[in-house]
Amino acid sequence: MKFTEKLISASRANNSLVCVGLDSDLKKLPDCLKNLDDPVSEFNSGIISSTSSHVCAYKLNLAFYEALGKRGWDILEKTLAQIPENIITIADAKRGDIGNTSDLYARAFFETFNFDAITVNPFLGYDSVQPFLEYKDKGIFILTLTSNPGSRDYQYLEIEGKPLYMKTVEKILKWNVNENCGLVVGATHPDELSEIRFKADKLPLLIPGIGAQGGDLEATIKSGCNRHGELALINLSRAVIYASNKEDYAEKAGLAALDYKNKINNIREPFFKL
Ligand code: NUP
Repeated sequence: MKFTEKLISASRANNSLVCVGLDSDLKKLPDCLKNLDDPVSEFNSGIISSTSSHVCAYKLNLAFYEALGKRGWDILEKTLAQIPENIITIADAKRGDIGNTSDLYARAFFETFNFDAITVNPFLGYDSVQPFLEYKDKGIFILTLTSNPGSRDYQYLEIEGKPLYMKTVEKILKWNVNENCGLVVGATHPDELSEIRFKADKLPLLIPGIGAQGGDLEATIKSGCNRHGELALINLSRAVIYASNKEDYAEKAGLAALDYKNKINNIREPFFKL
């Protein structure tokens, strides 16, 4: 099944555009988990069981697992095994290297860990992205305009009369021969988000920046969805997983995910006439 079809089916099954980011930081876990052998897996398991009927995807940022050393890789595997089959899994790994190395990154995340999608950094150009593109049924989300303040350092620079982020969109549209590309665009840039969506009208957008980073939800939904009110993955990490730091952390995360799902649907249903 093509990645986009799997994404649409996951999103329709739970009527949700919410992607929960499992950015589980050992230092921020509730005290009640701290004496367990494997607190991060326990935490993730609680979050997944309370949120899985309100989301279409989970995004696991590799930094949070790599920081734990070899245990981190086991936790990653254990966590993936708990995610229901129909829900999309994204490795937020931001990889990209010379071709033969990217080949191994693609193998690691798509074959060894069997993620449905990955985030890729396009700075090294086509040959660094190409090995990922070979996996026709996986999703390749390419950094286009990031949510952080430093996005202004390079991503707006004008090249041949266009900002670099629009040049990136044009490249991605050319690279999309297997129809498996997506774009990462921060919710902190709503005007640019709508310009990007207009140009890449059929591609899925992974949109971080809502919640802790202060992006505007209404503007993000209206400019980030396609014309059917779909194909936008609204990532929420801290705003959902740390909704409570007490024993009710899982329950509160479930309520936060449900609340975002409803808020998003209340914006998109009338606007896109769903
Ligand atoms: O442009 C980006 N901004 C961003 O925040 C691209 C990303 N991949 N992210 C990631 O999304 C970031 O690394 C983190 O994993 C998540 C946002 O987390 P939060 O702000 O919702 O807690």
